[in-house]
Amino acid sequence: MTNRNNSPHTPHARGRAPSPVVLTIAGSDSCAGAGLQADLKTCAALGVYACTAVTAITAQNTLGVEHSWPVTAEQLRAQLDAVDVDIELAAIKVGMLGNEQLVLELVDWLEQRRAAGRSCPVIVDPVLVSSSGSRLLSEAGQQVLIKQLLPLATLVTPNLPELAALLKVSVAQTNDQLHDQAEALLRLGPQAVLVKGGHAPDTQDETSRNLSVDWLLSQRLDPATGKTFEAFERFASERINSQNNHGTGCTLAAAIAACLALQIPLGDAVAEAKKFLSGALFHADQLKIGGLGAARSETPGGAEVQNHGPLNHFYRQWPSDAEATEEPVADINEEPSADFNEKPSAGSDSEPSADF
Ligand code: PXL
Repeated sequence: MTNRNNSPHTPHARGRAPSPVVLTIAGSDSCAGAGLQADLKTCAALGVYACTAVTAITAQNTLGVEHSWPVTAEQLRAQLDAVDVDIELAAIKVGMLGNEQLVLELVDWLEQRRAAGRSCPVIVDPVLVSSSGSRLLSEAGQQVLIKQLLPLATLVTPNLPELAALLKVSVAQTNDQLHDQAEALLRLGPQAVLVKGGHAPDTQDETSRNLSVDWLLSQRLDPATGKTFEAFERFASERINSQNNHGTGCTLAAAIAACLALQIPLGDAVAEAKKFLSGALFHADQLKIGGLGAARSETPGGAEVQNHGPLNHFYRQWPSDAEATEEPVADINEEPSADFNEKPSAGSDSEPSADF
């Protein structure tokens, strides 16, 4: 049996006692590629239990968001409190917030938890606009996120356009500009900033050609001197060009939250999460979800509308077709064979390496 992931950080290797729980606060995506549904699948795939607080119901498919209805602040608060009075949270992941009232409610709740000495890592994915161009946070909500939510974040995970939008500057074209913008965001109060370079032009950096490069800027404590210093770390993985890329941002942030819930240190958590995302993207085309609408609708110019299907979050758990045909037929009247209790192989040698 091949073991795909030999990391000492995988949950199964850790023999942990109580189940760590992630709370995801996000919008519901009816086609289950992004939002709450992506977060739930990501945490489940990584062996971490996830609870949810829904911020908005969206009606969408692999072609884009058709409608979005935010919940009320009262409805959000009731969900947060119901979970929080009963379930110990190991990490909180924040995605789509929709409007100002919901950001304010979340800020108030997080501050109350913190005042009660019950804080845990908070990962904020600043969801502003969907990839199909629909606005997922109002302008007023964006201002509250910047001023009040970012200072409560352990980590904020913008892509290059989101980073520029939060700072009201133009999108970084060079690594120096990216570094300066990450520093400017860090000064707004989060403990760390992960800039996702998936949108970077290939010309940005010769050494990053055909790679997806993310940068983590964080304050670190030097145990020798007791002083803090700023660390700027590069995380590169093979650039995977799949059209089935809906929900990549949600998936990365949720995977980081799951790893932090497992008490993996931040830098290792980012590396693990990026490796998981690469695998889920690499295997995404095995899932054939959506496309009926794209076949029916053409743009006025005659060009086909592109649909963006979900990632394959369970690529480690779901066997490929070839493996599935090898499944043994168990006869309950017979003695179980020696390997009866073996779990299906989680292994595949085809997962792209995260190390370059
Ligand atoms: O990928 C950002 C995102 C987050 N949350 C919800 C979404 C989307 C993009 O469509 O629908 C609910």
